[in-house]
Amino acid sequence: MAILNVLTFPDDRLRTQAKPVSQVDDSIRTLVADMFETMQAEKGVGLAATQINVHKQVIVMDVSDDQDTPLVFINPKIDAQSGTKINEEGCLSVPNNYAKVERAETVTVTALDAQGEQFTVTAEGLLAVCIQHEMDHLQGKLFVDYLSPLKRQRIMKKLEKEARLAAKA
Ligand code: K1U
Ligand code: ZN
Repeated sequence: MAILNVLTFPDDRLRTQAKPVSQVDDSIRTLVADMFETMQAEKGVGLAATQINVHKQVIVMDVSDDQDTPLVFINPKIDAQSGTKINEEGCLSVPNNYAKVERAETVTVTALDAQGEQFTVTAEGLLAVCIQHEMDHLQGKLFVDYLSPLKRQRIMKKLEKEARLAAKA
């Protein structure tokens, strides 16, 4: 297993559209294992393959309190959604920045698991937020895209400055 580098906004590679997985094989299961290790190392509750510069429709997630309920979504599709809710969001690709984003309150998603078996889940709460946030990543979209241009620009300048300082150190 390996901890992989997480791309940081405004890296253009985060804007890449992920392609569907044609076969869930051992290479995908290795990717999934590496993504879980990376997500846990970075103290996140979700991770999309886009964030580690792999442009395949693969998401890992664990929103449980004890981090003992891993979920894998391959080629996810939203079948239904209802309601709206505003939640505070964070992102490993936008470190230390949080903002309120409006999303559907409940979503029903169909995807493949790590064995290639199809499943459908209806989610609400943090799971619903996280599914929508990670599915946005697969489309090259970030939560900052829901903010005003001014707020997005401020976050971008701050992260660019932090990256410059880190490169000098
Ligand atoms: O970078 C990511 O896509 C992971 C992201 C998932 C997410 C969590 C909550 C709302 C939206 C998206 C994170 O893991 S952010 C950091 C985090 O651990 C967290 C943030 C808010 C609530 C719970 C956990
Ligand atoms: Zn994110």
